[in-house]
Amino acid sequence: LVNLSEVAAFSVPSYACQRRTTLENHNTVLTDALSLLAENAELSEEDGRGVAFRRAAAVLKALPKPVASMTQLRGLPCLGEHSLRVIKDILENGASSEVESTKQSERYKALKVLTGIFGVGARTADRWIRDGIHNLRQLQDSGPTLNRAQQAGLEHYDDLNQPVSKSDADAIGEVVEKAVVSVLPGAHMTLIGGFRRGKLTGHDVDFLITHPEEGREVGLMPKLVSWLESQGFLLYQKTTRNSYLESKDGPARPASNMDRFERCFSIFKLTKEEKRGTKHPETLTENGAQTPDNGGLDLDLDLDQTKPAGHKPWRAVRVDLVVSPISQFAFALLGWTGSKLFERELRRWAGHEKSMSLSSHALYDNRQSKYLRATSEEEIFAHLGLEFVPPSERNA
Ligand code: 8DG
Ligand code: MN
Ligand code: MN
Repeated sequence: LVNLSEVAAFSVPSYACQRRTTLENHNTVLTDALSLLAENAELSEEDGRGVAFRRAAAVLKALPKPVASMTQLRGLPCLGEHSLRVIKDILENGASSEVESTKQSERYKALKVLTGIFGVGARTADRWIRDGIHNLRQLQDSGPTLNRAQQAGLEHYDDLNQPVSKSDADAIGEVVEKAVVSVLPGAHMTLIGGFRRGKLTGHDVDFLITHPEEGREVGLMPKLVSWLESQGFLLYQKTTRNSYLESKDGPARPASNMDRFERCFSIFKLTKEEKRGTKHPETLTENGAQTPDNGGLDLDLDLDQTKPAGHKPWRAVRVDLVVSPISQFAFALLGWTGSKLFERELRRWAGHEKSMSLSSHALYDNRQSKYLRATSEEEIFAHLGLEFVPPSERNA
């Protein structure tokens, strides 16, 4: 006897931005496997393969229940030959030989450890590996020149590789909020990134800041950073004009407003006092609030040998700050909420299906040769001819 509900094929629209993807994932074994192959491709600078695996994983994340057989996958978008082979291997043998051998490979392990250092990308890691550097010990011994970001990244390696909790994010949010209103009354701050999508942990905390009066946000970032620095909250910061070039399939870059749009990549010093200051009862506990920060790494990176390693009354947390003029706020909010794949798919949808260019500054309609204004995310989805997807369902 055949259970029909089990063989019934799933149906899923092909762009991730047409789908609702919550954090409830019924296929974590499959999606973890495909995500690992995606990560490995990205670390090897094979971005095309990386995106293909990310898209395949995202389709499985959107399914309403666990995949039980290959026949259910018939007709699903974004599942290429390679991804199907991996899925089949797991369904039939409980594991994918390719995923297992990748995980065990010296190259993958070295790439993971080295790119785990803030400021170290795939290219740098690859160069170091070719120079025989596979771990942090070898990195310290052979001493290649590190830039300021990498020095800070190495110094706070353990902390920065620990997940950030929502209560840590809220504690930092209170500090940033206080800083924002002291340097520019009337300005306001929004939590963006993974925490806005409802994630319980993240690799960093992301904030977007604006002022309801256009132009008042100019010069805000340097003031904000000075305030935080003077209070001892920043272990590292790099503030940039937002001159970053978005992906090729993309975006409008209005010349006039560009130079006012700023961001700051920082490493925040979160102390016990800030944790206690929050209204979250779980952070009030005296015991267990602080995790020893050398867990998992048999290397003492603390350069000050007079201090006992591991216990200190604070932790380092990666924090991203973005300032946007109010006229671009909705685009910045949409563009920085993620997930990364959801963003990529939105831009691909805009370009391929609507002949529009979407960025975190603006939406340009190539057919009408004009910018489309929006003051909310809902309006942007409407311009794009998409049903609105709330942040908690953008976890593609
Ligand atoms: P996590 O930190 O919880 O691990 O996940 P996340 O919050 O989703 O990832 P993220 O790396 O912090 O990125 C948050 C969003 O910001 C994501 O949608 C991608 C977007 N983003 C960057 N860099 C840039 C950039 O340079 N420009 C724009 N417009 N967006 C960016 O990460
Ligand atoms: Mn984030
Ligand atoms: Mn971030």
